[in-house]
Amino acid sequence: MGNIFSRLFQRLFGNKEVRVLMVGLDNAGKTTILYRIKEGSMIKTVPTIGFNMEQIEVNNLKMQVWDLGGQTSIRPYWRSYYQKQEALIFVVDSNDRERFSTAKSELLSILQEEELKNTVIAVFANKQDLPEAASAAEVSLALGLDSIKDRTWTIISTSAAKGDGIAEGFEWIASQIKH
Ligand SMILES: Nc1nc2c(ncn2[C@@H]2O[C@H](COP(=O)(O)OP(=O)(O)O)[C@@H](O)[C@H]2O)c(=O)[nH]1
Ligand SMILES: [Mg+2]
Repeated sequence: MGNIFSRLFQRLFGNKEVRVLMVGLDNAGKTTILYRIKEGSMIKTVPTIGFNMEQIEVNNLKMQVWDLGGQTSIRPYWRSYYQKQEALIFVVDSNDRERFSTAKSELLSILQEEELKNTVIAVFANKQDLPEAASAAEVSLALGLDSIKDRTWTIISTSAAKGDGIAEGFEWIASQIKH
């Protein structure tokens, strides 16, 4: 059975590798998420200068995951990575309420990018292991996700520190891209 499905899958997608862009403010946990999904473990990160890219496979779908540096000074350069992205992960530090509004405006400006208008969006409400973290519902409200009407989006509670929710998030993306 597995073979039938993987052959069918091959026919549908070939060796296509989809591109997933992961963005969010600095310190949200993007690099930790990338290495969590790649290696299954927590690694010590340093603030990303430029970008990290890893190739992963989720439910037979090959993905190229781009983790772009999030410091304000380099955010304008995100734009050069926008082409041919099929999914967007927007990572939020759920413990950093002071910057929810900054995260919201960043997300809004990304949503307006022409090259990204066909992407599905998974918001990762990260750092859920921290006791004071805002819930996914609170993050959703603070970011105004309900006003996104023209895109397929979801919000997922994650803890890159514990590994919770990360696989589910990538599986959601894989299932959306396959459809
Ligand atoms: N408690 C907790 N800390 C996290 C989590 N994810 C990332 N961190 C920490 O947050 C800091 C920033 O993470 P990093 O992945 O470098 O963020 P980036 O700037 O978005 O790439 C690091 O000290 C991580 O160890 C999480 O889910 N829970
Ligand atoms: Mg980083």
